[in-house]
Amino acid sequence: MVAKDRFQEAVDLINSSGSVLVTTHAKPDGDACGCVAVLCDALRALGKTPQPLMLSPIPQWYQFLFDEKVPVLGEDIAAEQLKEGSLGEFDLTILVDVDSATQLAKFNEYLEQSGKPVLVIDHHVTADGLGDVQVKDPGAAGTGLIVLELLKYAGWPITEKMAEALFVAVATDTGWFQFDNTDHRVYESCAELVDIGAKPPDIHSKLYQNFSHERFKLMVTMLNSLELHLEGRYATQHILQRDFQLSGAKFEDTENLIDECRRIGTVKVSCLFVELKDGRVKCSLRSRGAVDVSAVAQKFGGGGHKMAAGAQLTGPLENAKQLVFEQIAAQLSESSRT
Ligand SMILES: [Mn+2]
Repeated sequence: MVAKDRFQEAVDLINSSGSVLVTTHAKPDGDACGCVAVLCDALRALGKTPQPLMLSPIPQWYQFLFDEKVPVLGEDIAAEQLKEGSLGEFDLTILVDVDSATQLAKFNEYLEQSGKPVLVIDHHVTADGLGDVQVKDPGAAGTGLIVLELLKYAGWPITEKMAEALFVAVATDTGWFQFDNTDHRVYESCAELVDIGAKPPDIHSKLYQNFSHERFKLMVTMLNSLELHLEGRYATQHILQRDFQLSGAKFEDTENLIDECRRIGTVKVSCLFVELKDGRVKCSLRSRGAVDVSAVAQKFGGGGHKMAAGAQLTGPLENAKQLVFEQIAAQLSESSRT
């Protein structure tokens, strides 16, 4: 849980600010998008001027959380322009669902020279301490839970739209209540959000029955790349640059596709390798608990949680596959001994 003092420091910082830049980690997920949307709504209701900024494009299925197009750093605005104030001058930066410089891409350039206070609201174990005020709770299943608690602590109103966005944050970071981070606090908070007006069936269909044809084609290609190793305990899949070209899908369409192979009963760990434009390979790891995938990701300069983590490796694909395989094999033999 977050200490009351931390919440008060966050409230004080927000109350003393006028214009606020709100951003999150690159490749934003549901928790990231939901929290950015909610914080901007809360700030607006307080009479502040919030400016959301994304560090890479918002996946199409989270776009309903925003009334207006959110600018993307590196696409709609260059880091240089941000530093020069083209998007505005800000009294405060809020980093939500992130406290790791490696996840901030070119935004670091802005942070290093802004000289203005930074508020971090986050639940990741990986922590660089980027904030002047750190509202951190690694025990929270999603940052959405911490944002909800902050709003309640401050007594700031939570609208139906905000409840929906917070529900998206919590539901997606718990794999729609499937991961073992789904605790009492998750259900209790979601019940509160439903009371305010969040509609889980609507949200579920907006998120999961809403594939573009291109994304579905990409998923089919990925499924066909499935390999099982280590007596079926380790599953790998991959997506190459040419698969994006052939399907017409975008990079952000890969989100959550890794979860598909969790349906195979024997699979304890899975890895989705995605070839990047520069030839490096992004690997997303998921575990059912026997293997700590954040430890695997950290070996390659990445990070995350015990059950979900990621890193970027040097290509080509076969190189990345071999390096990750060695780590997983070592961890699985370790866990079968204990
Ligand atoms: Mn999160």
